[in-house]
Order: sequence, then C-alpha cells, then structure tokens
Amino acid sequence: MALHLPWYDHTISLQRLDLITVDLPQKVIFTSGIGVRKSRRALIVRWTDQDGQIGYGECSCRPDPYYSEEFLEAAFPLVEHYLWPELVQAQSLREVHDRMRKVRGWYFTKAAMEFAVLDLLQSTTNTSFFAEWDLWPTVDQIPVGISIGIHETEQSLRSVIQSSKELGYRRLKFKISPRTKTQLFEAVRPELEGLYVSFDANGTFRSEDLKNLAFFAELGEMIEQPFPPGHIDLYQASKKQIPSIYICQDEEVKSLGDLQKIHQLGCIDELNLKPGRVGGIISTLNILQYTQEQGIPCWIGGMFETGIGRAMNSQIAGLTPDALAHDQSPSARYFKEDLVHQPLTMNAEGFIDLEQARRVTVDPDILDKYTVHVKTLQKD
Ligand code: OSB
Ligand code: MG
Repeated sequence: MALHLPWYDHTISLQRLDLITVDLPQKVIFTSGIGVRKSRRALIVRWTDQDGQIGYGECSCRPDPYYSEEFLEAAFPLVEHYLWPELVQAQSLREVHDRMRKVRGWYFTKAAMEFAVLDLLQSTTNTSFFAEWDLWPTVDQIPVGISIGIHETEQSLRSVIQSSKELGYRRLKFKISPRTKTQLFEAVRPELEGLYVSFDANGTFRSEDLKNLAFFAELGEMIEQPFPPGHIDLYQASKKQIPSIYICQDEEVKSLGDLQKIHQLGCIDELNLKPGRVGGIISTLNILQYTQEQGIPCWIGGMFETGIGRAMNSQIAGLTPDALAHDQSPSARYFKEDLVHQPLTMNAEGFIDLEQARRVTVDPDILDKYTVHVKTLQKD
C-alpha cells in the first residue's frame, strides 16, 4: 500500500518558477566510469506561491546523459512546455505529483518540483515533516560514506584512503571500470584492512569482464551497479560465476515498479536510493516503505548535490535507521563555497547531525554569485 501523509494535501499555489543554473567550482577534479568533472553545474528550482513564499528544490541529474537519459539543459523545454501547465493547476503536493505522472520519465526534473513544494510547505508551516515522522523508527544523525573517484596511481590512491580514514568516513566507495588495474588495489590492500569498502562501476562491466569483477567482489563488501541497467542476464551470470558477489542497485531503479520487478526476479541485494533519481519525495517514501517491508537493505545516495539537495537527502536518510552509510559527504569536500548558510558538516566519527540539516537555508547572494542562467515562468 502506498503511503498517504496528511501534508500531501496541504494547500499550495504557484505564481512563479525560476529555473536557476549554477556552476559551482570544485576543490578537486573527480573521475568515474562516467566521465571527468571540475565543477558542478546544477539546476536549482525556486518556487514562489501566490503569497510570495518561496521553496527551493534541486534537479540533481548530470549535465550530460551519461548517468540517466536526463540532462540539465533538457529540463528547460520539459518544464516550460509540459510541467509548468500542470503545476499551475496543482493545489497540493499530491496533485503536483499526480499531474506530473502524465509525463513519462524525467524523474530528476520532476523531483526538483516536489522538493521545492516540500521546502515551501515546511517553511510556511514551520514544521519538519521528518522530525515528526512516526511511521517507523528514525535517527537524529546519519553515518556517512565517501565516494572516491578513479585514481591512476598507487600514490594518489593511498593518499585518498589515508585522508578518508582520518576524516572518519564510515564507508569508502571506490569508482571502478573494467579498465581499473587490480594491481593498484592489491597494493593498497593492507590500508583497507578493517574498513567497510565498496566499489561502484556505474554500469560499465560486461560479460567478458566478470573475471575482473570477481577481484573487486572479493575485496569489497559490495559492488554497486556493475552492469548496465536492465541487464538481468549479467546479474544472474555474475551470481553463478562469483557466488560471493553482493550487488547494490543504483541506476537500475527509477521507480517503485522497477524495484518490485527486480526484487521479484531476485536481482537485488541492496538499494542505493537517490531521491532525485526516483522522481521526488512521494516516490522515495513509497520505496522506503517497500524496502522496510521486504527487508531490502537501503541507504541514500548522492549526485554531488549542492547544499540544497544535500540537506533534503540527509533528512530523508534519517528515515533509514539500519543503514550503515549514506553517500552524503559534506559540502566542504567538494565545493569552495556552497549555496547555503551553514553547509552541513561531518563529525570525526563520520556522522552528520540532522538538526543542522533542518536548519539549512539558501544564501541568496552566493546563489547569485554562481548563477550562470535563469529562466523564469510566471502566471499572469
Ligand atoms: O553512481 O553513485 C553514483 C554521482 C553522480 C552520478 C552517479 C553517482 C555519483 C556518486 C555521488 O557516487 C556520491 C555523492 O554524492 O557523494
Ligand atoms: Mg552509483
């Protein structure tokens, strides 16, 4: 049964929508099986209602279509021609969600709208729906894992392992591809002793790479999205050839329906749930409920969001009391400057306190400073 919460029906309105493209300089270059990144281009949605109240939401897809079909630029025509006409008619979060269902796919963009409405509802009612959660146990601080880009030399790999340990991260997740040299990880094996280690292949492994995959399956606790989405055949082949492999699905799951399908096929050990990837808060909560009922381990993933998306994700992560680590490393790791007042910080034990996350607000001056483009839609 899908969840239906009272705040889904609180009255809302839409007067104006600003689609704000920002480009945030990063502290370090990040390489994965998907590509190389020096700055984070992101789309921030500012929703203004009839009373001039504001809510912010982040569209956390990549600027290119290499993680999902969606990419940032494409959100503009989608919102203007197909979402805006629906959103202006919606009178509650529930209606925002239902009306956007007409549009197939485009989960990250739709999610940004739901997050903006949720932000608006929480600030106008001065309530935290997460703090008041009473449907199942929650936590006040979340354990954090780090997602580490591809390193080409033993020295740089060793140094990132060292600094991640020093910072207190609860899990180290290394990006890999079939070209990743196993000798590199063989060499740093002693340094990984006693740590919770996982690998994320972003769908780059094929049947001819299973031997290489076996190395990582043995070294780590878990492999995230080894195969391209939809490749149930490779999932099953890997389970036969590498009996100890434990697979966490990421890109594979864009909806509750996707999750139910692969679960019934026995093709999931764990879920990396990204609230943006599944279309927003309503779908996220339905999926969380399903994972709890079915006993599927689940944690909240990231897309290198700005402080806006991170605050939302961290609060959602508070609803997964059993998770060992979430991909929510604090903003200081990535950005020279973040878009919010008091960006989240992680303590020396590798936890983020959610009281902080509830208090995060956008800094309009910094938002302005990194804005490269704004598109405004307005009701006349
Ligand atoms: O596969 O988890 C992924 C970022 C962009 C696209 C895909 C992925 C990621 C991450 C981000 O690993 C982790 C984070 O936000 O800290
Ligand atoms: Mg992943």
